[in-house]
Amino acid sequence: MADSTKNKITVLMVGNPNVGKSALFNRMTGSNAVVSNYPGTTVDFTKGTLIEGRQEYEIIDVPGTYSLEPRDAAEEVAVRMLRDCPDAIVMIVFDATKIDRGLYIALEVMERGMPCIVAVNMMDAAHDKKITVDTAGLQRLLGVPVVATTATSGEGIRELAEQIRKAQVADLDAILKRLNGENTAKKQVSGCGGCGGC
Ligand SMILES: Nc1nc2c(ncn2[C@@H]2O[C@H](COP(=O)(O)OP(=O)(O)OP(=O)(O)O)[C@@H](O)[C@H]2O)c(=O)[nH]1
Ligand SMILES: [Mg+2]
Repeated sequence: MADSTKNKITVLMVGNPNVGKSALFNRMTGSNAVVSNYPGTTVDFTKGTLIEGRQEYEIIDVPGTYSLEPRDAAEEVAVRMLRDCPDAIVMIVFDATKIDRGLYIALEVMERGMPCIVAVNMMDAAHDKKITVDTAGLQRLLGVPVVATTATSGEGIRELAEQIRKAQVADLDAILKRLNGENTAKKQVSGCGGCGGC
């Protein structure tokens, strides 16, 4: 299998505590996960492998953090992981019932210029609370792929894995302009969601 796959790409799963990062991680990596201490700390992290198409990804379940201004050892490790893996793709995980908190950390991550993809998890909980999440609108706003998931049922996991290869470096200026109502859309082909991934 290794001979037929391309070089491994690291994917850092980043997000607030309790948004379902580990549940998504388990769905994507199955049973090959390895737990270790982050070097020089007592903080555990888990990594595992996902093979999607012919691409092998090393998925890292980063400790949950509310922001990239760390307030404890686990948050410090999350920030160090981003710094130590500058070539990684970042999968930012949102709780669909707390989009504002997800956006906060997403913009902090995007500021670092790393390619990103967003998983809006807990869609079942949002549905139960009658919260509608416009994932297509979020994708147009952020300019990176946005995938709706429910880690507990497995919904959206296939698409999430497929979309990793379309991760994009976000254009923060364009995001701010779109938030201010300016039209920054690139010319799109029919059926394109406008994430810029193609
Ligand atoms: N209803 C629902 N519950 C979920 C979903 N994903 C995860 N959970 C539950 O949410 C809780 C937290 O999930 P975790 O995967 O541990 O969250 P985490 O982001 O890894 O949390 P930290 O490691 O503390 O940052 C668990 O009880 C999960 O079973 C989902 O899509 N829907
Ligand atoms: Mg976790």
